[in-house]
Amino acid sequence: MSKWVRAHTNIALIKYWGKENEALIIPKNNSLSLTLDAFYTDTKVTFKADLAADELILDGEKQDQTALKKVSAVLDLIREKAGMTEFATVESVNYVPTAAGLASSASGLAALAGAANEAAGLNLSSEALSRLARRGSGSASRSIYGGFVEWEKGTDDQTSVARPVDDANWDIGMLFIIVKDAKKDVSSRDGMRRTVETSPFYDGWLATLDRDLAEMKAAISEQDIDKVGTIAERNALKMHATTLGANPPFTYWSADSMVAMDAVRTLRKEGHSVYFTMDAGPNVKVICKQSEMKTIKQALCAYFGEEQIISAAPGPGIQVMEN
Ligand code: FM0
Repeated sequence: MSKWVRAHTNIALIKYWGKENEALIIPKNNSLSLTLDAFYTDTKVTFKADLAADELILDGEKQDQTALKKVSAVLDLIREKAGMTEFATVESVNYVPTAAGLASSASGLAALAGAANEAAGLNLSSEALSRLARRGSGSASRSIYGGFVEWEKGTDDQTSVARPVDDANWDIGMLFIIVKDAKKDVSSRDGMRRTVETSPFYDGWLATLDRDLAEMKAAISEQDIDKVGTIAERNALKMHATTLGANPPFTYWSADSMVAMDAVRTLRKEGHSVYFTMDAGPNVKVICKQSEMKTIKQALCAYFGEEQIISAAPGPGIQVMEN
């Protein structure tokens, strides 16, 4: 039965950056993220006998082929599992500023996996949904679960899957600084491919990941925000360093991203537990204590407009909505 399914976005603290297998979306490394409550996508899938192709209606507007590609990749797998041939109408409402490096594809493709599962009546496990979401967009595999989540790279379709690590029911949260001109120019998919293929720094990045991941998991189990933040910040900086070595080189940073990163360093010098991370766009995400969030937000208002700063707490895994 068609039902609305909600998935929340996640932000990686240990980044996924590069694929071992492009067709199956199997990554080069394990990644680890925090699911957040502030940004999410609601999606409903309806299979219809009279459609000649899948269609995606996002925030009331019919989307073009590019946006449809990832969606149909997931729907094809659902059709295969269910032995169906019908195309589907996918209705989606995004509570995420799209194409702003806020991982809208993560919540979007995770919600789609859940909604397609409902529509096809497949009754898939969370693990199967994570695998399915992964085939739409790698980071979506993690948005099936709430709290801290690790995506194990695995070696094939079956073993490349995300698993919950910790429910994040402690004093940690994230502030999103939405910088101006936030339309990204290199998609994460193209950016990571170019980096793997051309950046001499890519091997250096990969070489340190096991250590970052192990230290991050220990820091999470100790609920030590300073360790979590320190590791996340250095991991993000390393990932972004690889893009400068690509050919042609590129960066996701804008002048305002630098202002934000500097503001975080200043607050840290003043004694606050604040750290930053960035993804495939110029926005900056600030890791801090939930109990200090108001103070930190206020301090950041010296650099950015209040409307540019959004508070987020740890969020839940996917939910089937009642109506
Ligand atoms: O989220 O090519 O999932 O771990 O956000 O669709 O599999 O959009 F900072 C970059 C997300 C990459 C890090 O990549 O790529 C992370 C990133 P796809 P995604």
